[in-house]
This record gives sequence, C-alpha cells and structure tokens, in this order.
Amino acid sequence: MALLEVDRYRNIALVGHGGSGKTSLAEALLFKAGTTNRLGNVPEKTSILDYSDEEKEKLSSLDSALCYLTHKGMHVNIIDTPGTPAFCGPGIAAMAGVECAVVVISASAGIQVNTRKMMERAREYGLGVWIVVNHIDASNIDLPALVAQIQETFGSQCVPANLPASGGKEVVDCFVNESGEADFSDVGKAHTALIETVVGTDEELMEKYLGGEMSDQEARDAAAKAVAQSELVPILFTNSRGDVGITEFLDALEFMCPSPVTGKRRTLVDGEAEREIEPTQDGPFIGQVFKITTDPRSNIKYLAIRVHSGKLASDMALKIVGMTKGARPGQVMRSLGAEHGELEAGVAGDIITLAKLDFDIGDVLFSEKGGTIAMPTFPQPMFSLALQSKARGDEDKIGGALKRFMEEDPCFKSERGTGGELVVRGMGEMQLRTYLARMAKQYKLEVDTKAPKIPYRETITGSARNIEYTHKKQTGGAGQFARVIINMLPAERGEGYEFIDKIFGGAIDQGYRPSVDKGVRAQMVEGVLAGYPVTDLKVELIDGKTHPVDSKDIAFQIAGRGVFKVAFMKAKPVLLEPIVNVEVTVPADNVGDIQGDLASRRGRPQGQDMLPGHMALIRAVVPLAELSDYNSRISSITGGEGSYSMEFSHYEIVPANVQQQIVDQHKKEHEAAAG
Ligand SMILES: Nc1nc2c(ncn2[C@@H]2O[C@H](COP(=O)(O)OP(=O)(O)OP(=O)(O)O)[C@@H](O)[C@H]2O)c(=O)[nH]1
Ligand SMILES: [Mg+2]
Repeated sequence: MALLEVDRYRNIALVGHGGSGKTSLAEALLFKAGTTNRLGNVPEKTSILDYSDEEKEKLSSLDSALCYLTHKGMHVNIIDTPGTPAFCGPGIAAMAGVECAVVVISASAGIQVNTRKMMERAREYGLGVWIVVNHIDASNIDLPALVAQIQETFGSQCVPANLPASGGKEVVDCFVNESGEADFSDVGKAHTALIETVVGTDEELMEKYLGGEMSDQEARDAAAKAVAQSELVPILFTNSRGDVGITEFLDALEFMCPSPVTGKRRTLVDGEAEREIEPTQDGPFIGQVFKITTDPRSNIKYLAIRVHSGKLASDMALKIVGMTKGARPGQVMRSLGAEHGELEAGVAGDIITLAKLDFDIGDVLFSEKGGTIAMPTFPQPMFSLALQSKARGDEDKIGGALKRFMEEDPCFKSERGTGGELVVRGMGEMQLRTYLARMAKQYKLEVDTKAPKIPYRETITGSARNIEYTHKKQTGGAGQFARVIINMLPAERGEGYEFIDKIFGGAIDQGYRPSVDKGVRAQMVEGVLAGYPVTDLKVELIDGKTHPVDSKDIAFQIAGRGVFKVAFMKAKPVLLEPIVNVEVTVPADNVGDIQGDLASRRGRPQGQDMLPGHMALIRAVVPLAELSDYNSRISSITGGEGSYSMEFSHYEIVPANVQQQIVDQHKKEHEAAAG
C-alpha cells in the first residue's frame, strides 16, 4: 500500500465499560471495510482482537489490540481496549496513540463506571470524543432517556449525529439529511442541533450559516475541528452484531473524526524548552511507545508506536533521551490482532509496530532531537497482594515474570513492600488473579497470596532540640568515638528528608558529617516506633566532638543512628497511614448498608450519584488498612452485584488508639523474632 498524506490517517481508541460491544464494533468495522473476510465474534471465540487463550476463556478483552482498515482513501487505525475497570491501564495508554476516543455505551446497561472514567481521562488528555450507543437491538431499552442522560452527564455538546430508524433496522444520518423519519426524536431537529453545534465554534461560519451561504464542505471541515476542540461530541448508534450504523460510522470518520492535522497536537518537552510537534512526514522522526505485548509463544516483544513526525525506515538509529547509541528499529510492521505484517516505512500520523526493542510505554523515540511527551495520567493502583513462592528458588524467575506484566500494563506494579515482602499492586483482584494465573500457566511459577502489610510511615509532629548522643567503644583493639548534637524538625507532608549541616568551626571534622547523615538515613529506613520507614522531617547537625585517634566513619554512623532514635521519640512521633479514594457501585437498595459499613471502616463519604438500572455510585475516602476484606464484604451485602475500585489519595496521621495497637503488635513480633 502506498503511504498516505498525514491528513488521510485516522486514529481512534474504542473505550468504555466491559461488555458494551467495543470488540464487536471493531470486528464489524473491519469486516465492513474488507480488512477481514469473515465477521469475528467474541462469544464464538473467532474475534481476531480477543485472540489470547485467556480472552477466549473469559469472553472479554484483557489487553488492548490493534487493527486497521481503509475506507474512502483513509487509513484508519483502531485500538480496541478492555472495558473491565481493573484493566483500564492499556485503555488509558492507548489514548497516547490517537486523536479521538470513541466511548462505547451499551444501550441496555447505559452509563457505567468505566464509561465515566474513560470519558474523564480522554477529556483531561485533550482528545476529541465520540459516543457510540451500541446494542440498539436489545429489548427493553429507552434510547431517548439514555440520550438525555448522556447530555446531562457529559454536557449539551453531546448531540446525535444519526438516529435509529425502521425499528432499529437502520440509522439515518442527521448531518446530511435535513428531514426524515426516525424511531425517536426528529431528523430535522437533530440536523439543526448538530449543525448549530458545529458552526457555533466559528463566528464567521455562523454568519454564513445564518445568511444561508454555508457550503456543505465548510460544514464538514468545521465538524472535525469542533470535535477536536470538545465543542461537539457526536452520538452515533450501532448494532454491531446486526450491521446497523457500521457504514455510517465509517463515513463519519472522514469529516467528524479529527485527523493528526486537525486533532490534538503533542508537545515535545526538552528541559525548559517546549515545542508543539508539527505532524509532517518530512521532519525528523519522533514517535511514542504506547503499548507493549510479548507473544507468549515466541517470546518476542512487540512495541506499538504512534509516529508524530518524520518517517521511520529500518536502517535509522532510534534513541530515547539519555541514550547515546541508537538502536536499529528493524522491520517496520503493522499489527492486526496477533498478526504483524510488513510495512515499507512508518510515517507521521500512522501507528506502527516494531519488535525486540528494549523500550517502555511512554518512551519517546527520535532520530535527531528528543524530549518527552506527556502521557495520559494513570490511576495509582492500590489493590495489593503479598506473594510467597510455592517452590524454593523461584523468586528470581517470579521477579522476571512480574517485570514483564509491569512492562505491558501501566496499572500493574510489583515491588518489595514493608519488611521485604514481594507485593503486587493493581486496580482490582481480578486483574491480579489473571496475571498470577498467567504466570502459573506460561512460566510454571506458582505462588501463595495473602494480604500485604500496610505501608505505614513514621514521622514527627513536634521538634526536638539540642539532642546529644555519644558513641564510645574502648574494649579491645582500636577504639571508636563520636559525639553528635542535633535538632530534629518536622517537614511538610511529602517533603521527605533533609540533612542540614549547621556546624560552625570544626567540632566535627568535615569528613565525618556525611557519616552522621548516612547513619540517620539507615535508621529512617528501619523506623523507630513500629518498624516503618520514617519520612517528612529535617535533621540539623549543630555540634559534636571528634577524637583525634578513635573517631572514624563507622563511629559517626552509629552516633547518627543513636541520636536519631532519641530525638525522634522526643519529637511527638506518629504513624501515617495511606488513605484511598474508593468508588463503590451497588444496587440502589444497598446504599444504606454500604454507607454504614464504610463508616465502621473509618470512611468519610464524598458524595453519591444515581446510575441507570437502579444502581448507585458511592464515593468515600477510607484508610487502606480498613479495606483488606472489602471485596467479600461488598459481595455479601449486594449478593455479588456490587463492585468497587480504589486509588491512592494521601497519607494521614493514624488515630492514637489505632497507633497504639500497631506499636504493640510490632513489639510483640519483634520480641517473638528475638527469641
Ligand atoms: N445483540 C447484540 N449483541 C452485541 C452487540 N454488541 C456486542 N454484542 C454482544 O455483547 C457481548 C459483549 O461484546 P464485546 O464486543 O465482547 O464487548 P466489549 O466491550 O469488547 O467487552 P470487554 O472486552 O469486556 O470490555 C458479546 O457477546 C457480543 O456478541 C450488539 O450490538 N447487539
Ligand atoms: Mg472487548
């Protein structure tokens, strides 16, 4: 295929809640445009996008998948993303590859948790948005009410671009048609609303329109721009299993979907310098990695890259900031689900695939001058499990497998937690269980799981001044001597630790002062009160004493540790605990029980929304420590119909009575360990 001009590319990400029909819509588009010669079907396990064994088993997407089609001289790249809220990572990352997020809503389920989340992320990141109301063949649906609710929730700029007609057997385009029959509303009215929203973004055009002088072409040119500027969010209707609204969707891509030229421009940041990247194929190469997948069979790592400028050829040297020697990109490819076909070059405006390169999601690859391009913001995963290898000696291999999952999913983390536990963190239990099952199947690595220790922190709320500590050792061999005097002061939350050398003269030799700092840092890692890392304080070294023979690095380190412990206990020490934002979706009848349960967990309510289908969304901030059994609790209150998600919010001081329990528990464990 010949390479196209930049403005002939369209890049869209299908996002939204699980089961809304994103994958089915993508399959219908591919089939209609002739990319595939049979219509892939999720429940029959013939979808080329839900191609992994796990996706076929769950009948749901677990990772984003790339595909493409050509239509009316356009090359359209489509990224199908998972709708399960716990797998939102790949969906958010996909936004870095496109100009337009297509938010798919099921006509029967309506606006759901992940509909809102993805809408928020897409807007925050500055993408154009389309809404697709799919599954319009479902029974017992109320489309006028859903449209009203979409407008109420997401704004009046959401207007139908077409309307179902003939009892949902077809859709009528409201951009071109000035009148006509529809199942609800009125084509004429919808046409006027749509055109007025489009011309409302441009004064000159508005005048022409009011004067009856606007050409069709002018209206079309303004439409994509209005979408790019979030002044228009077109609502399209589809039945992706029944070939309704699919052709209209494809046609609308041409004039209602922002192209790389009319859509969101990316800004390249290099230190202080910022510049908007011109999407031209003549410029130097700049692209950003937004997806990584490792083929479980061949072990080959594939990187999906959005090209923002220039042209990538296989013999170029690709770099990221900080890298001196470039990497050869190798064969440029184009992905269709699990298949990767060869491509002659990767040009600005397109999405390409490269293999076997050691880069990460978010990396900006360049040929001449690089920098960074902001990614959409990811939620901080807070659902965690501590892992214990079932077989001895597997720890390194487990670390390797987890690293691979972490590379692929920006909302999955593995780390050494409190007390050296191996902890995995994600958006929900299902996501973590999926990765652990994958690890067992693909790598034959089995683990036991338990609730991890809560990552408390220790800090101070008061100051301690002129605290003196002397370390002296004179038994046998060479002696040790160090005397230090410090002030300890609290710092703002999040400031960490600062060491300030305030010694006048030479009370402590210059060379030993960093030793005191080193000792303090070592003690901060171990904690004082209950074995948790210390944070947010300042230590001023104000005085001390050096011995001409016995003073040495180690002596001052020990003194640093010692003085820190004494000062810390005098400076009103407290424990800090992580607080999370929780969103609980439950049947409306369970709201009272859920609120009561949250209150018993020291939760503070932050508001509540009614959702369609007699459901409610409850928001609260809750200490993470109170949520270890929350999954099963919600399940039992709601008979399995409720769900929740959480994100890290901030650290807060633990209430005194709870702190006492944690300190006592630590003492008990410490004594038990000591023997
Ligand atoms: N009748 C009908 N069924 C549909 C339609 N769209 C999707 N389905 C069915 O609904 C189910 C879910 O569709 P998917 O395409 O897998 O939904 P998804 O949004 O990709 O779901 P996740 O990957 O879990 O986020 C499947 O059984 C589809 O066959 C539609 O328009 N009409
Ligand atoms: Mg899917």
